[in-house]
Amino acid sequence: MSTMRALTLIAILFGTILSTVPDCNGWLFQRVGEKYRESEEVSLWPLPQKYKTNPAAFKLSPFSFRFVHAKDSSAGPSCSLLQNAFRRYFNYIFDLKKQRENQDKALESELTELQVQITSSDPECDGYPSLKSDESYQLSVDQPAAVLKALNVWGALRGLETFSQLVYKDNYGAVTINKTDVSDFPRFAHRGILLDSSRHFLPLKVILANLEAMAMNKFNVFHWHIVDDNSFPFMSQTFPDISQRGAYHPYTHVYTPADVKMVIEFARMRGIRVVAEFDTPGHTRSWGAGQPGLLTPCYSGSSPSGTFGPVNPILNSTYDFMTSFFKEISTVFPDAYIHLGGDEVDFSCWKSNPDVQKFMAQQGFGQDFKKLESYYIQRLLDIVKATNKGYMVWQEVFDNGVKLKADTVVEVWINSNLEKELLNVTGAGFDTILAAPWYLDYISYGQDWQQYYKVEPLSFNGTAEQKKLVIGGEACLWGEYVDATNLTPRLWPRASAVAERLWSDENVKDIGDAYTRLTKHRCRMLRRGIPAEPLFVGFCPEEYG
Ligand code: CP6
Repeated sequence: MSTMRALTLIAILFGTILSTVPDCNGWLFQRVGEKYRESEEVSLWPLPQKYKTNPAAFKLSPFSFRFVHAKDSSAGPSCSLLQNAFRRYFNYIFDLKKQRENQDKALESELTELQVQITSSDPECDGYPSLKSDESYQLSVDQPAAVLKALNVWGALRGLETFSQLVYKDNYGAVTINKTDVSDFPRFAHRGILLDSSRHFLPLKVILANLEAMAMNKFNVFHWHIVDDNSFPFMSQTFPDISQRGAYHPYTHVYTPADVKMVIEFARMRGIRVVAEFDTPGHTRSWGAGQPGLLTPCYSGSSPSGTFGPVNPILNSTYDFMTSFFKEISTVFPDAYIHLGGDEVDFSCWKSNPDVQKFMAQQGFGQDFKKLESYYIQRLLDIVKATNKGYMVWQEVFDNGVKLKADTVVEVWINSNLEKELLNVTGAGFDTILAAPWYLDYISYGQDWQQYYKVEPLSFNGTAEQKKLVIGGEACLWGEYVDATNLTPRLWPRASAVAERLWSDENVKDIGDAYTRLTKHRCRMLRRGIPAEPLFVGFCPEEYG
């Protein structure tokens, strides 16, 4: 064991001992960033903005405990989103398969209700979450009833997760919660996970399990990198040939319209947006077989080599195709944003093609293929704008000087000159999200969650106005080496580190405290059926069976 690691462990041990001192009212205080005490079993992740707990404890019984709509709530039993969440969290809290009858329950003080109060006149039960959704909530756990207050269902979902994380089993196995006050809201509005279903097909089951894990970590955007060079699993109803010929298998390795609807609804129920990415003009090899003429024929000398490059930007037929394609996409995905990619365009094929060369000369682009790329993207953006969607793009699109709509979100993924890029993008007035420090497909020996945890998204040298434009970040799990067999343990709990960075206060950065809580949070994910990998040596209590 290295000295560093030994010191970390010692720090963790001392941290646990030092953080158990109550104040004189019996309340155990936690100011932001400060150590606080929690029962052995409880761990809040990501840590709420404000949190105050007390040794007074209440028991919960599956026979009496109920989630109810508060009398003055604007939502009621017809709000299926909340009813569904109540059922989910009831099962998590009471872990019914392992539940033993609590003999002492009549003797102890019991908590029998969590009253959920939606305060806005529109609870948004049937709506979709958006970048503007308010996710704040207040939770008070006390007798005679616990109360959860939120403006609408999106905050209520986050509060229900926190409530479920406060529940633990006491030494006798009784389901218990302490008197607690929480006042919470996210630091950043966009907290995403990118999954790549092109390099390997990801079965629906895997996607849904990860949406469930995302909700446990208060993530709110599923960035679905659904197609790429290697396969096109999205079944388009306008262009069925593309998945027919471009998926790994036309029946088994595709997302049907019903599958896509299911992902979107499952995500909505958990307050998660689904932002689909259809990356062009690069990363499109799989589009070619089912849509002849779309890709640029590459030349070897004076004749076509038989291989194809990026989308062909010089043909009107390309733009006709994109118009129909994105018209469909804009109705399939309800989110206000579509991700249009625009990264890593390889110019060699365009360079080799004499027709492209001729077009370049006509347009006066010289040999500057970035101008051709910008020409394509500009026309694509105008097409997508006409569908009334906003768009997200990878940073190259901004770097190449493409004219962007004011509400465009620029995703920064290149780690070199990161701070300069953030300065430039926000300096130009665009919203930006950070992906560069959080490429979770990179793995190494050791606790690499710590390096994700230590990232400070606002450490660049911008003005306060510029910093406001950093609306969040994404943990990216690119799929070259990932499929259904290893996706979930590779993603969790490493993505949890990103979750806390994006949700909690900037002063929450004590790595020893994070280690203690994250270890327990990982055990909770295991209990809930998510095979999250271990942080380090040790065991989860439930391994005793
Ligand atoms: N696929 C696509 C990828 C990557 C990108 N786009 C990628 C590039 C470099 C690294 C990791 C991922 N695999 N479509 C870049 C956004 Cl290090």
